Amino acid sequence: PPVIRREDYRAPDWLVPEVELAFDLDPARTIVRARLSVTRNGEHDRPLRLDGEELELLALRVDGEAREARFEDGRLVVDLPGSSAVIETDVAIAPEKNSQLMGLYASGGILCTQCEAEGFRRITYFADRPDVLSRYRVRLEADKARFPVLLANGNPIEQGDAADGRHFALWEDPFPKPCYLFALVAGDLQCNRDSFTTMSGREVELGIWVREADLSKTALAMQALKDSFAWDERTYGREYDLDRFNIVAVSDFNFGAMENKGLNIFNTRYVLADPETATDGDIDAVAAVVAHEYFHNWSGNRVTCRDWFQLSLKEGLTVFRDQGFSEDMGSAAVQRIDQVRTLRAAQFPEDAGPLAHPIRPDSYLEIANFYTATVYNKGAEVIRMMRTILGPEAYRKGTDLYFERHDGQAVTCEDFVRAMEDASGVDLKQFRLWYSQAGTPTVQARLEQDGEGTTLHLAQQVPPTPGQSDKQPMVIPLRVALIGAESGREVAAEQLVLLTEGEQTVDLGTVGEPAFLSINRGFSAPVLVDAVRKPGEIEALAAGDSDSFARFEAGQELMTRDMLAAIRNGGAVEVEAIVAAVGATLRSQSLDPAFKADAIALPGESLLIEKLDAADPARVHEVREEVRRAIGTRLGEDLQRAYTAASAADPTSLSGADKGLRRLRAATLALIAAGDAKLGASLGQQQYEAARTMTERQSALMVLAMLGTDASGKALDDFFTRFEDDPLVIDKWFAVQASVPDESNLHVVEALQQHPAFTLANPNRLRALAGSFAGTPSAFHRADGKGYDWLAEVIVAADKLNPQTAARFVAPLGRWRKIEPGRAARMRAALQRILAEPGLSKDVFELASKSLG
Ligand code: BAL
Ligand code: ZN
Repeated sequence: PPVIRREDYRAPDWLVPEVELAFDLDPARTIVRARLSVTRNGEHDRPLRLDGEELELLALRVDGEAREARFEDGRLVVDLPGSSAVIETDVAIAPEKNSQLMGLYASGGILCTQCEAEGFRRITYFADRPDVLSRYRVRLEADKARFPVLLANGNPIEQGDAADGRHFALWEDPFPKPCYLFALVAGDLQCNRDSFTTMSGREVELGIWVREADLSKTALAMQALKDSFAWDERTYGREYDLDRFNIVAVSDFNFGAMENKGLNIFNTRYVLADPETATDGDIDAVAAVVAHEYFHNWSGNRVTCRDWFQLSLKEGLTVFRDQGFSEDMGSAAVQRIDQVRTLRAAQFPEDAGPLAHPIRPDSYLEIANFYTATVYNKGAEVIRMMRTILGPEAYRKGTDLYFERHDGQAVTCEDFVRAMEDASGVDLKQFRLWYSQAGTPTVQARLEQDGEGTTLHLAQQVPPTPGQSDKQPMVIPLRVALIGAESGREVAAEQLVLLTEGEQTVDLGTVGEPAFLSINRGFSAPVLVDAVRKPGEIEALAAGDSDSFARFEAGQELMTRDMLAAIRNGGAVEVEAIVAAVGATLRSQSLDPAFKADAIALPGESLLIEKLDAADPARVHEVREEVRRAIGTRLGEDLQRAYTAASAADPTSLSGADKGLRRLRAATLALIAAGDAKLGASLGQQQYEAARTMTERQSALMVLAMLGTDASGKALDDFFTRFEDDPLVIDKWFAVQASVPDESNLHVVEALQQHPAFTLANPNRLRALAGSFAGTPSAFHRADGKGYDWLAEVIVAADKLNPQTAARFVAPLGRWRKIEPGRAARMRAALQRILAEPGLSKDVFELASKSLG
């Protein structure tokens, strides 16, 4: 497949200001009639070229005259003599055969679309690129009994009955948009209706459309939607623009959700939630995704991307905006820890491996492969750093300028940075390296104190990544403070240090006592910090850093240090410091429960593997389990006391305090079980049986499944029977069992694959099984390599149905560089077998070939 390069960008030859579409909807055979007004863009004599994929062309007319179709490289080529023309095409497509879930497809009897990035070409011939913006008028016609609801982007204009029991609806979207934001839905849906009055006094009709049985699970999403409208007005001054805002939930979806103009289409997973069937984490994710998609209306839709290399322009910014929303709606400190956890688990390994790419990539084979943690989450960190450097007021001026200057345009990351510079007067020349250089920088830090004062020595290294061997120093904003070793107070107040050189020293003045270094507070930069620590320093920071993120971080550093030492030297773990830190956290009267839950959680096995050169995953598991056992046995009483106190959470409340208690309850139960299997099983069983919320039920089930007793089999059976009719909960049933960290768990996973409720065709179900298994190192990395073989087979089988989702499972096999040679060879062999498969999609081909390196 050809490589697409950012440097090859050329403005479109032809623009398409107006589009009229008429759909004769039928799951087996849908007819799409398109009428495009096209205009020549600039002085040239090139023909119009339209993308199309799996379309049956029935007719082509140019200015009303039938034309013979001509194709070049799969595109429809139309020679046009003048500067404008009207192109009409009639095509047929088969939605029910569309297993890729790109374009128009059927999900549980609903017809729906997914066009980002390049799905629109599977609906009709079009200039399928984000810098071609058009006004759309869309007529939908379908059988009235099967598809009583007909939705598209924008505002409804007309509706009525048609012949043969059919009916129609006409929709018009006044805002020019790229075709990736096109959407339609037809189905038997019920609506949760509400409204929002915008800051200028316009009333917007809100609708969340779902299957009738799911209507009762839409209240939380509706509240989140109204909160999002209000938050974006308050925080960014952004008002909604259409009269309608609709959300539709479908079960089969490649993404989490999609921000189509005025008609967001969601994976049910991010709409449907109530405390009985969704965990607190699921409920928070619903709110975050509702907010994310809504915020795209400005950051993505009103101002869109010039080309797909600019994806982070809208995704990094929109993730940063949804993070701000979640911070304001809940506890900012706990949110920040979660954000960093996600970044470390998903993005750091990407940045350190064969698939590393800058947030603005330079080339791709398949753009679907670049909806990555780097583009999204590191992209958000880059926006956050700009806000930190500029300050909140200048940042807001920058976004105001950006939205005003580029409203209605398709622009680049460079345009965003320039707006920030112009609004603030701050030169961001060197900062732009964050857009072009891949790899997670390491910052080395050493504090030097003598009679003269206190000096912070900093150095940075940006590691080589594929295609980028030499790196320049980046701008790294570090929030730094000093904590007195004796007083425990902040003896040097927090300041922002901008590390811009390879090596740099910072004078922190004189402090009256020996001091400890609190650095990268709030995770002000997405870097690895390697600080020279004094004896007792990290323990002291874990016990009392005044920045809660830095405090959490110190605890993680301490746990990581002692576990890595044991993994490397092969001996027993030195657990004293860890046990003392966890004990102090559990007993603290001042820390809130959610923070405690985060602080007592050990860094995961994947994170430890990333820090090693040739990791033996079995050894990593053994050491981590040894520490969990030590905590469980040595702190049994503290854990039980905390567990009992946390059991007082009000099950009907979704307040931050009650969610925090449930989080702590889950964390303590898992550690109790690690120390005393019998007690863990009995508490787990009691908790399962008495559970009033999914949060309680799922955490109990996970503990029971890990213990693998008779009680666990009973609970799993009960769980299945109880929730048989709820696909999202059955996903949990698969995920819990596929997450058991045991070398022998492959057998369970293989059996689950044969279960009647399993299907490769549903992305959520596939993620629940394959994603959970591949994300559990001690099960996935079996010494005999059978875990890799299983995953490779799943990828090959899933690729035949849905390349985009299949490709998502390649990355775990690409981590072989971090694994000991025996397993690494088996991981490579699995990748090679994938590549040997005939007819592989370019999605999987690109990631598997890059992963072999
Ligand atoms: N634009 C794809 C889905 C999302 O990021 O919102
Ligand atoms: Zn997005």
